[in-house]
Parts: sequence; C-alpha cells; structure tokens
Amino acid sequence: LRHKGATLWFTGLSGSGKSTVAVAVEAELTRRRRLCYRLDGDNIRMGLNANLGFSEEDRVENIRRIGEVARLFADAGLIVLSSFISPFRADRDRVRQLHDEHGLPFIEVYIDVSLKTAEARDPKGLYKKARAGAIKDFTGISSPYEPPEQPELTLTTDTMSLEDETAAVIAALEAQGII
Ligand code: GGZ
Repeated sequence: LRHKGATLWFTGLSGSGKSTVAVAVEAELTRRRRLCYRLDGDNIRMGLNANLGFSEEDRVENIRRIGEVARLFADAGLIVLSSFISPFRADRDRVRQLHDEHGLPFIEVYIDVSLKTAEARDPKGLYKKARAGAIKDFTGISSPYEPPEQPELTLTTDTMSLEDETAAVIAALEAQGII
C-alpha cells in the first residue's frame, strides 16, 4: 500500500508565520499517521544550500533546488511542507510545473500578512537591522515579494487562529484526496 505524496508550499514574508503553520500541520498529519517532511531554512540553507545567500540569483537557485527536493520526497509518497519566503512568482510556478509534470499535487499556501504586522513581530530583529541598512536585499524592505495570484489557499495569520489555519490546510488536503 502506497500513499499519494504531495507538496504543501508555504510562501510569505519573513515573520509571516510560515513555519508556525507548517509545524502545526505536520503535527496533525503525524497524529493521522501520515509520513511528512518539513523543509525549511534550518535543514536546507544550513546544508544543501549552504553556498547560497540572498541575492536574486541565489534565491532563484535556492527555490529551484528546494523544488527538486520536494518533488522527490512527494514522489516517494510523503507530504512535504516547504516553508521559504520564495518571493518570486516565476520560481514558485516552475516548482508547480515540475510537480504537474510528475503528476504530483502542489498546494500553494499564501501566508498573507502585511509588512506592518511582520515588521512589528520581528522575532529575530531582522527587520530592524534591514531598516538600519545592516542587512541588504531584505525581503519587503529592499528586495521584492511577489504575492501569489491564484494560491490554493490564503491564510491571514494576523486574523486567523493557528487552529483555524491548520484546519484549512487539512481540509485542502482532504479535498484533493491526499489524506
Ligand atoms: C530575507 C533573510 C535575509 C534577507 C536572512 N531577506 O525570518 P527568518 O530569517 O527565519 O526567515 C528568513 C530566511 C529567508 O530564507 P528563505 O530561504 O526562506 O528565503 S528565499 O526563499 O527568499 O530564498 C530570515 C533570513 O532567512 N534572512 N537574510 N536578506 N530573509
């Protein structure tokens, strides 16, 4: 018996809550005994993509590699939870196309939060540093973020509860027959 894999692709600003939602969805999927794997900066930018920074060119390559990894895991039957800013629409669309070509579901989840809210949260103090010019090419400040035009799901983390967000993602997986 083999499960159908899929990729949940969370995109949004730094501090939008991508990882928080991904962790909560992972916990719920694990509770349902589904194998999943979370891709984030800690396991990708520290390893596979350790040679990449935040220039436009490096971000493009970052997302290209993550897309390929997600596709492989999904092909193996896992539910992949990918949380990267992935600021460029064209890069996300290429990952979507890669999944389409292999018959694998790709669910783009837009973590929609205003820059104002993300900047007010500033959990790591990065916005403050970016405003001061200490970090260049910072998304939302000195580097662009292109919101998805037709995401499968939009979560407004400044108004929704984590519980409701998790339920919405689970419902999307159910609607597509993935779980
Ligand atoms: C954006 C940066 C930058 C710059 C370091 N711009 O809030 P965080 O800390 O934990 O998440 C951000 C993370 C973004 O890496 P991604 O791989 O998701 O970005 S992308 O998809 O655009 O390639 C932030 C930190 O790295 N960080 N410098 N200049 N975020």
